[in-house]
Amino acid sequence: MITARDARAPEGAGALWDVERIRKDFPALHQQVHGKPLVYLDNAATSQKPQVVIDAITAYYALENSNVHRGVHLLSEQATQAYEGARARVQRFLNAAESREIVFVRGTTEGINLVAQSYGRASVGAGDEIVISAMEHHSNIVPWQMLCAEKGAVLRVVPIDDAGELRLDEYARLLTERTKLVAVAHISNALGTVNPVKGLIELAHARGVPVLVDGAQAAPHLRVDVRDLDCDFYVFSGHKTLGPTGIGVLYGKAGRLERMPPWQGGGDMIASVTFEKTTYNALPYKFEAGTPHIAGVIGLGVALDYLSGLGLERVAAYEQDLLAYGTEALRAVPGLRIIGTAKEKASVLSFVLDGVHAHDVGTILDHAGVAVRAGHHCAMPIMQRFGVPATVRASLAFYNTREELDALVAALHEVRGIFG
Ligand code: 7TS
Repeated sequence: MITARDARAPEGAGALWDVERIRKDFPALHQQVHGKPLVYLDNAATSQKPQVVIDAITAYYALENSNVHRGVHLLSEQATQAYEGARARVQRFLNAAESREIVFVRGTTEGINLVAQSYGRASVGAGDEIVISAMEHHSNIVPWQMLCAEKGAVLRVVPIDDAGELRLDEYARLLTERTKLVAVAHISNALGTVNPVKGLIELAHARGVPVLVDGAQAAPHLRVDVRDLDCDFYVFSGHKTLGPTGIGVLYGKAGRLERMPPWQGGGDMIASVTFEKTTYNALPYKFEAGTPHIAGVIGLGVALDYLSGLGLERVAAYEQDLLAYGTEALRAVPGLRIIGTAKEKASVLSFVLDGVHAHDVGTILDHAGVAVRAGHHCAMPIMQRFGVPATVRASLAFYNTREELDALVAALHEVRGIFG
């Protein structure tokens, strides 16, 4: 049986992009829904899981289940090794300088809330400003609104143009001596726009402003190098990067994390406790109160190694080809308008169909076996910006195929047939 410690990416995941071979690693892809082969195009919501990840989680619970950082017994030592080994895998995945810069959280949402509640509450005051963009997911809007409401600070929003690209002139204008943080998506979940985050960070740093990058949609699709980006914080979710739900990563530069107060109090985050005074643990444990999601962390480590084993550059190249193919094919559907036409895009095809509500489109596609998301994608301000109540979103992964995109387009022609 494969164990949580030795699960690795499959060998030679290869010289050529053998999508059929890769698909074999993902059991969920090989099923029928409504009597049709599943075409899974909802990867921006969550990715499917390769067998190595499922095996690693099963092996942990079957053989090694134990709490971490506290047992003197063998199982606890093994669990601790697997847990900390996964932290080292995440460090490699992001090219972080040190493993103590990797904090395990529940997901992107929790990572952003941690920064808002820790860095934000300690450093943001009345009249200060937080800069976000018009294309953020709600989880990179609401935590900052909550902070601003508490502190009397102001949220500033960088607008986007009709293609769904950031207005860089406006961005530069919004950075002032009052700006305390920039928080921006690497890739938009609703439009697919890839933001020029390296340039955004450079400009912010030139004004002494730290930057948080929401990498929820980027980590599964392109190589992320936090040292090259020079971001202060980077967050992503395990479940979108082939790993389990309930686990995610906050990367923070060690110096910044050191200066931040803890967020949640409890076990593991302390060095010593008396009723008079508690001293806090070192990084990253200061931010990991309570028994963590051990199986999730182990599964995430294996998932990231699998992804790295495929080669993120090759994943990105394959997905770009799919995106171009899908974009062309969708343009041939009468009355279809793509929302989000940025020059730099990744893996998202968001669209509306004249005269048909997105939810109706989604339901008909589902009956054809095609899984997409229909709605506001937790980015209601983007829907308002484009004047639509909702879009249909097909979001791609490296295990999707051109044939699956053909199935999507065929089903859309059916929708056209029904609604005229
Ligand atoms: N930020 C972005 C850019 C996202 O796309 C998402 C999830 C989140 C943050 C929140 O991640 P979580 O794992 O903490 O929930 N996006 C989506 C989506 O597009 N459809 O379902 C979830």
